[in-house]
Amino acid sequence: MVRRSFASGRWRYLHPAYYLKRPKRLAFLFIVFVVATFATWDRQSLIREHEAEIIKLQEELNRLQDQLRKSSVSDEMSENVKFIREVEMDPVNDERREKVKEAMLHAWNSYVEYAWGQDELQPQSRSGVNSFGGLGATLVDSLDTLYIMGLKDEFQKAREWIATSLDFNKDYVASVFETTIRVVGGLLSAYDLSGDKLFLDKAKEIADRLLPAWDSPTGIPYNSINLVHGNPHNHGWTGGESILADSGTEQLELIALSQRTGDLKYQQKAEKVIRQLQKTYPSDGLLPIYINPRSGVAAPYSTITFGAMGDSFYEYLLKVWIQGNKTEGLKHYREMWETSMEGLVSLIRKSTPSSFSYICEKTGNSLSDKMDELACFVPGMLALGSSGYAPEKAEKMLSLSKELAWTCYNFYQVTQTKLAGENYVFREGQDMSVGTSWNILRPETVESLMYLWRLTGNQTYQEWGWNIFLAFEKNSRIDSGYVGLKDVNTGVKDNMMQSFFLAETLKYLYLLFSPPSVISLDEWVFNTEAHPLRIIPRNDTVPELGGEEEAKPQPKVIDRRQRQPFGRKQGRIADQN
Ligand code: DMJ
Repeated sequence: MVRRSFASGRWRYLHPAYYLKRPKRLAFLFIVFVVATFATWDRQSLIREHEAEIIKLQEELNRLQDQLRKSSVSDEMSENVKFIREVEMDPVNDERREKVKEAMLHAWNSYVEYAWGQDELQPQSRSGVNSFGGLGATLVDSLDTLYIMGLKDEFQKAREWIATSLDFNKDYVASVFETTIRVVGGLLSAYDLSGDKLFLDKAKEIADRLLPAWDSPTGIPYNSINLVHGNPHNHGWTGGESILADSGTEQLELIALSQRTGDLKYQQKAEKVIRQLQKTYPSDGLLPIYINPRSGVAAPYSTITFGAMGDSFYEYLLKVWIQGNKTEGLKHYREMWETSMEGLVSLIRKSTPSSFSYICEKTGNSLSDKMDELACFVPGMLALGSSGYAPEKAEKMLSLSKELAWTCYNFYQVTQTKLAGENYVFREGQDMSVGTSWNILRPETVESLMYLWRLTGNQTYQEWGWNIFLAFEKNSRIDSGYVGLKDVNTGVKDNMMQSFFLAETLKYLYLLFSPPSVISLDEWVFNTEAHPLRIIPRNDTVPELGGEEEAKPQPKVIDRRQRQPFGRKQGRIADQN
């Protein structure tokens, strides 16, 4: 067997002697070693550099995320960016919205200067008047408008007055309806927008003073009450009857109050009224304006109208259903509303020669060809409620809404000042003529235009609203605020800046020129004084009428949106101006 020596075998390359005899190979080996060492070192330092870079990027990312969180942008960013883009793309609306905001500032500053803390400003005499018992009606009515328009300092100043000076202990006979829609509604809306509990506490305080008004044999409220002594009663001029609108327009506010405080007593009172009326609801859904609070029966001799004293009863049937997320437990509201809309259709007539649709009033079996400007909330209500119908019916109702909006716009266009009178009569061959000639800065037509623009996207409604705004600017603006007109044809001015001008007229105009995401109709419902209340899933068990026992307060389940009063899409509008 031949044994191979180590020097001649393949292991010879590992023997130092092999290289000592061959210096070139030694040098080559050395070079290979150096290059390999450098390559390895270089790769490791590259990895180290990358790692350092990744850490740096990570830190930068954390910092940016933090910044986003701190400026509350995280959740709302896409919303706001979308809003700002829309605004940037529409300079006309942008400019119009600013003009309306400036009008609000003029009205507000005049109130601050001449009537601070009082109910309303009398601009001509530059003084205040306590037309609602000294509850700061204009101030409270303006809170949400200021907030929505981003007038933060003004909002804060108003908030301070409420904290230090709003006193409900007034020996004053208040209107339950007016106090609820303006004061309770205004405070609740300010709470929903700002999350400031002061407003909720104050809303509860005044509601507690109003609550005995519902202690009638049927639960239908008496319409007046002394804020200190209670003693609810009805006005002498109604013959002791309760007024339909005054009795059926507190549901949104009292339900909202119950849902936010967890105390169901408020909504129980308000909802019992509707259950009571439901018992004898007529097949056409049209109720006369006077109802007996002891028997619950409507006075057949009294008028049926979608104008003064009837109007917002119908509005609230629809809106309570919307407020509570249109759930099964609330379907009687929607059903009653739909029944009433059939009744409404039966009151529609067309003028000659121009075929303006209008809503008649009805007493007994006879129709009268008269329509209040107050009834111009109807087009907005129909547009809002139309989507709850099957498609064909929805189309019909929307089209009626458009026809009525055209009529209401013409209430403005047919006068010398281009401002509408209080009501109109329709005579054969003469279309519309002004009946009562004053204009007190009412909002109903611009309210409907806002709904129609939002729900149809048709910019014509914005144009109409702008024309109405210009007419207010031309005829109603004076150095010390805004006044109504005694006569819409002569333009003679009155001496009152109604609080609803700031609560409603200017707010609806502002929203008419804002993107629909600002106080979205999917998330908010407006009370009849234009105070937006957040739509929340209801949590309650209201006893059926008939059982006199009150429902026990349910443990309050706090919805996510309730817990985050500043949450997404809520009142952030202020920051966007
Ligand atoms: C407001 O107080 C409310 O809109 C109410 O429903 C009707 N009257 C005024 C505005 O016109």
